[in-house]
Amino acid sequence: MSDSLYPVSEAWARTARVDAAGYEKLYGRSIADPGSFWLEQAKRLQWMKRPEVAGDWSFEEDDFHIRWFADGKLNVAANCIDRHLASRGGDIAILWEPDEPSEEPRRYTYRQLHEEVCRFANVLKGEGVQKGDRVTLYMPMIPEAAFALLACARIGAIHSVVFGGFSPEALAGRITDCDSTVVITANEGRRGGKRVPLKANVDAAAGHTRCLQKVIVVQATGGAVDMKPGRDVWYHEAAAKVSAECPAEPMGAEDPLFILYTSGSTGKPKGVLHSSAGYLLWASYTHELVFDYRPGQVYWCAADIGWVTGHSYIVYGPLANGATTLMFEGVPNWPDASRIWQVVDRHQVEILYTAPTALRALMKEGDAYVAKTSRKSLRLLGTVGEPINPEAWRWYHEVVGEGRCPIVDTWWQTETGGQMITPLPGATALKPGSATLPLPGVDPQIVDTEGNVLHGATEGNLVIAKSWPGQMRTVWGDHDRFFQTYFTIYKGKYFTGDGCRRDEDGYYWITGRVDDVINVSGHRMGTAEVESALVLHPKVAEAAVVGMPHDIKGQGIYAYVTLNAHVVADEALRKELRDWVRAEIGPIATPDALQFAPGLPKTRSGKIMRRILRKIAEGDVSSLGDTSTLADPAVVDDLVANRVG
Ligand code: 6R9
Repeated sequence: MSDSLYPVSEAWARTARVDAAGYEKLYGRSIADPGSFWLEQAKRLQWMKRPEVAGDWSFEEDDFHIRWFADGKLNVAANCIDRHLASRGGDIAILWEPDEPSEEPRRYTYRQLHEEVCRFANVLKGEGVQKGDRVTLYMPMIPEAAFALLACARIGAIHSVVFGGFSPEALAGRITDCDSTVVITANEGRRGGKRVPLKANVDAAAGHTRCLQKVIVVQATGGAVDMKPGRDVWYHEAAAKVSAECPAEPMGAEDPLFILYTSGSTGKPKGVLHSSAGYLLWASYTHELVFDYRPGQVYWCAADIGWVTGHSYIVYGPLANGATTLMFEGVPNWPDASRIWQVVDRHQVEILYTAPTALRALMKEGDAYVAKTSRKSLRLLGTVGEPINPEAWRWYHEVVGEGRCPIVDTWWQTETGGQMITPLPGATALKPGSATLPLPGVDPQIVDTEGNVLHGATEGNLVIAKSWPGQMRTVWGDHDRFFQTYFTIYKGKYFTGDGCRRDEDGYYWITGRVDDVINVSGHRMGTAEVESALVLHPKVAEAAVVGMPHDIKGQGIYAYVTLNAHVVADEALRKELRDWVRAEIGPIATPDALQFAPGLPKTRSGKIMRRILRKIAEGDVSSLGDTSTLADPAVVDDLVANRVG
């Protein structure tokens, strides 16, 4: 697997910010003297009060705390906008490509971005939003989504973005969990020529929440929506009445910047909370190093703002670095599978960051869609979200990049705030499928199930031994859950939930989740969430959900469902249950396969043996292992006989 090595090209080694020797030096310093390393890095931000201490943290139970630059003060929006005004106020900050290719792109200079964000901030203030309040965003990929994030940051409100593909129920749960009084949405979203009824979904969600008081509606399309007097406000009407100046609120380094809900192995999604200074520093530091970003380059992260990748690498990282960040409203395969490459040509994109699932879907359509475009502007390619299979890696490298562009395969998580294990284009020889080496400041370890640290070439579970500035600070409203989830399995260390192999060159190969989280098209889905949605259906007695291999999505969702007595299992019910989950959570949670199971394999103590269910879903029924501990071994035969797919 690790045989093919793609060395750093001479040109990259010569011109990149960091070459191989530079990486060694930086890494060594970051581990030997993190205090001075991070205080020096902190100079990349503009502070209202410069910090004198860097990290102050302990992962031990009796003294558990994580703080970075705690005595510093700054404003995140001022760092992303105001400080660039003097030197590059006329440069393009946000370059927006609409869903419909025949429409004109929109461009906002840093000066215009300043005005837009100030206006948005004043609208929020006008609606009563104050420092520390939670504001939920349920937005399409339009520039106003970025304005809204930065407007929250400007006045010190905590934003919580809910992906526009989530259902009203999922939205309501997230509004309630963090007690948001305000939701920002759009009348409609557009994706791949289709309309998404965002405002109508907010209306439906509002019925399930008690805290919601105001809905600010951006007019993104001509589509009509109902406006509820007293609650709903058209953004354009409110914006016309406010000033285009709004002072940036001085914030403590550790004041929360945002909450982002993500799936875990148990229970409902957790609100991952990120800090102001540490998070922004991490986003800016990684964006500059990993993409070797130079002002003037057009940079495109093709994620959605509803995921952490959109937060860190469409908005905060690039804008903190004064970049031109491309924001795309559409999808990769509409109007056809050439769209991404056409957008690259249209805007002369130099750096492209996308997900393996998108690459696999485009690869399947054949090379002609790529070949008919130029792509000469591309210098660097990146991936994120899941392990990239070497076949897709090679296609990205050879067909898309024509062998010219290094690929940065970046491993990280919502919890880490930004990239953690990744090549640097001027420093790291590449191996297809490996995220390669840790960034300076990141101290990964591989441990066995007892927590023993494994050395050299090995395989086990991935932990991070030391805090880093971009680390999440808590689970919103449940600090104990934060500690229990991440720091108790391997005491004194942050547990990532990922399995990992390290080869003889010290390269890291992420092998996927070792907990009950599955990765569907690069999106995290807790199997427990899908199970809870299924058992809400009146005909369902019990459900168990596991991941299964899927050519395009990486993993698909395989659900085993036990029905209530006297319910007839037929195709109509199968469809009804899949639609049910879709409506409860959202399209990304729709089970790919759903098997009716008269019984589930359980131990005598009643624990579902997921190992067996995973094997059956994978079609690997010859090695089910020991089933003798099951309460009723016969259920396995039935499951094998009636496997779907
Ligand atoms: C940024 C993001 C995190 C999980 C993570 C891991 C998987 C992400 C990866 C990768 C292998 C990569 N993952 N990047 N696995 N190689 N380059 O995706 O955050 O949505 O929280 O997912 O995604 O399993 O634990 P998030």
